Formats: sequence, C-alpha cells, structure tokens
Amino acid sequence: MILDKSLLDQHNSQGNALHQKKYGLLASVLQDEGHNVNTILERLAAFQVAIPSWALGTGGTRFGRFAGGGEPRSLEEKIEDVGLLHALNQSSGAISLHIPWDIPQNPKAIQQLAASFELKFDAVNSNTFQDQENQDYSYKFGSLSHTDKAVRDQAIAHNVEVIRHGVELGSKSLTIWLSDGTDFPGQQNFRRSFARTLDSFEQIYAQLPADWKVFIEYKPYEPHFYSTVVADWGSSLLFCQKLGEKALGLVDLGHHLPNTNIEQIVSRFLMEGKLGGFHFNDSKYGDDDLTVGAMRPYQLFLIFNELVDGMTSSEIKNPELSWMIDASHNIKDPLEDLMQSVEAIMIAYAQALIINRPALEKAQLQNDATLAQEILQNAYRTDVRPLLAEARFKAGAALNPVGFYREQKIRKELIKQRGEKTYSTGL
Ligand code: LRH
Ligand code: MN
Ligand code: MN
Repeated sequence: MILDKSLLDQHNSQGNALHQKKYGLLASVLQDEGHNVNTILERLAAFQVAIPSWALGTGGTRFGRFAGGGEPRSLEEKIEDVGLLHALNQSSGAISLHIPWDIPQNPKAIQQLAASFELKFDAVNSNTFQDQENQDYSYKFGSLSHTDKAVRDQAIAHNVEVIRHGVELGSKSLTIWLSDGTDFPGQQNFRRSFARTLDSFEQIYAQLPADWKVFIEYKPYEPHFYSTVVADWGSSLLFCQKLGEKALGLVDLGHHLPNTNIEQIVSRFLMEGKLGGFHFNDSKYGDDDLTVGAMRPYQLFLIFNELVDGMTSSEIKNPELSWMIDASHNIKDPLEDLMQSVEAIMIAYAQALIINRPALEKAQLQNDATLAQEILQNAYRTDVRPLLAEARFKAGAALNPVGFYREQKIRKELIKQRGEKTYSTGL
C-alpha cells in the first residue's frame, strides 16, 4: 500500500497548532538548560531502527494463534509494510530478514522494491533451531554444537548460505542465535559443546566478507531448559573475543534472567568495543517479546544512558551499532505495535540525550547518590514526545503515526487487499 502524501500533510496541519504549543515550551526549557535542541533533533532524525521481517504478522504462542487479518503474504508485502511504517515515522528505514522464513527469490527485484521505500537491509538471521523440509539431518540434538560433524557441517553451510543472501541484498551482518543446549544434567559435556561450537563459528567467520560482522546473540533458556551453549553475555563475549574483530555481541532485552542489570552488561560490552547491536522488546517474565517500553521503560532509559555515554566518550572504540526490534504480537495489530516500539526506543534515546552529563559526573565523583538520581530522573520524567514529533514533522512523517494509521483505517484497507485470513511466515 502506497501512502498518499497529501493525507499526511492534512493530518499534520490539523495537529500542528497543539504540537507547536507543546514543542515550543519544551524546546525553550531545554535551550535554557543548555541543550542544543537542533542537535538533538538531528540525532533523532538520523536514528533508524530495523523492523524484523518475522514480526509483521500475528505471532501467537504454542497454544494458538489468532490471525489479525491483512497480514503480508510474501516478502514483497512485508517490505511494503515496513515501507508504510517508515513513511509514517521516518525512523524505520531498515528491515532484518530471517532465513529461510523469508528467502529473497529475486534479490535484485527485492532490493529495488526496498530501495523504492528508502529501506536498507540490516542483519540477516540464520535459523538452525527448526528442521526444514528436505533437510538431511535433524537439529533435535543441536546444530553448530552437535556431536555429529555432518550435522554441524549442514548448520555451517546454512549460515554461509544466509551470508550469500545477505550479500545479494546489501546487508552487512549476520546474526546467529544458537538455540543449542540441553534439557537434562549430564546430557552433554559443557566444555566439548563449547569447543565444537567455536569450531563451527570459526568456519562461518572465515566466510564473512571483509566489511561484514557477525553478531552472537545469547539467551539463557528456551527451547532448552537445563543449559544453553551461548547462554549469557559472558559466553557471547568469550566466543567473540576468540573469533576476532568482526564478531560482536547482540543484546536481546528479553534474553536475561529476571532482574538482570542489562545496562551494566551494555556498558561492559561497550568498554571492550564488542557491542554489535540490539533486539529490542520488553517482558515481564522471560522472553515475552512484548512491545518495547510496555513494561520497563526506565530500564530502557538506563540502557540508553549507557549507550549515549559510550557513543560520546572518546575512551570507547565500538563499531556502529545495529538497532533492531525483535517482537511478537499475539493480540495487537503488528503495525501499530511496531510503531509503539519504535516510539518507545526513540523516547528512551531522547531522554538519554538530555541528561546533564557534566553534573552527573560531578555527583558521581562526590558520591552524591541523591543528586545522581535527581539528574537521571529529571531527564527520564521529561515528556520528550514533542521532540520526537518535531523530528518526524521535519522529516515529512506523521505527527502522530498511530493516530494517522487509525484515522486512515489502514488495516481495513490491507484486509481488503490481502484478505481476512492471511498468514505471514515467522514466529
Ligand atoms: C530467539 C530470538 C532470536 C530469533 C528470534 C526469532 O528467542 O530472539 O533472535 O532469531 O527470536
Ligand atoms: Mn532475538
Ligand atoms: Mn528471543
């Protein structure tokens, strides 16, 4: 579906008076506090979050799935959906593919289609956590860590194939989430599983093009419930350090045990120049994959505090980061949910940008915990949404993306075009 620009302009002119009131007030307060509002707006405009190709349909759970209607039926339609999101917020200028859920049959045409919506391809994701039809060996007992070399070779070949697809699309990174692990104590030897995995990773690493990176994503449990080979940031970092400079850690917010201090993990990765990127989502219990910011917006802000600190510090030498969403939608309209996720990420980023850093550093040096908290929470409790709206307005996006999407009844239109019961590939 191609967006009619004049409808966007109409939406923006209707909302502009109220927006200017809110924005003017915030901008003048920030200016008085010593911030350069234009620089903040530029940073927000430059910030792009990749949309996962597997989150454009209703995911459901293992207990059931309730189709939302009008879901994309092909990779082309997924790209159109991301194009629509990007037109609405100008902050979703990339898509991350999961292979083989989304195999680009005609990569040239796919790339052209994406380019027509000004979309780039972020990391390509491999999948050795499911068996595919016509596959020689099963991954029931693992893939890159498997005891049988033939299974490992098959999983390595798949990753190399994913790199090939990525190269054809102009992607520059591979994300490996390795689900391999065990369900019962004694089932495997931890040390040998690690060694076999390292050997497999090394073979994949050797096939990376010169300007590529590989992201090693960690997760403590699920699908396996006793041990996982790449269970935590320590294991991820260990693999990355052994592999070389193209290997970087990937932090999926849902992949931590309850109450883990994720912001400190982010700081450690940054310190070592080993942070590759994020899978943003939110959760209350585990890997819930809920809308970003729905449960723990303060945690997200604290993560961005570390990121802004790291990105502006001359002591940190970390490659540019990949910002990606990894979410699943059980009951919401996936497009609305993704717009909310992107907004939540941008809010946390904007709030982190307005932290009074010199004052924070001074409070830290003086061990003034009260003042340090005041400084952080002053930024966190500032309603920065007018800044985001202004950045969108300037970029020709919608002042209120979800509002516009509803006003225009876009889902209804997608259902008309695609049908009530469509199923997109993915989770
Ligand atoms: C695993 C995970 C990983 C997969 C995606 C579908 O839980 O986060 O990133 O590739 O979900
Ligand atoms: Mn993930
Ligand atoms: Mn996950």
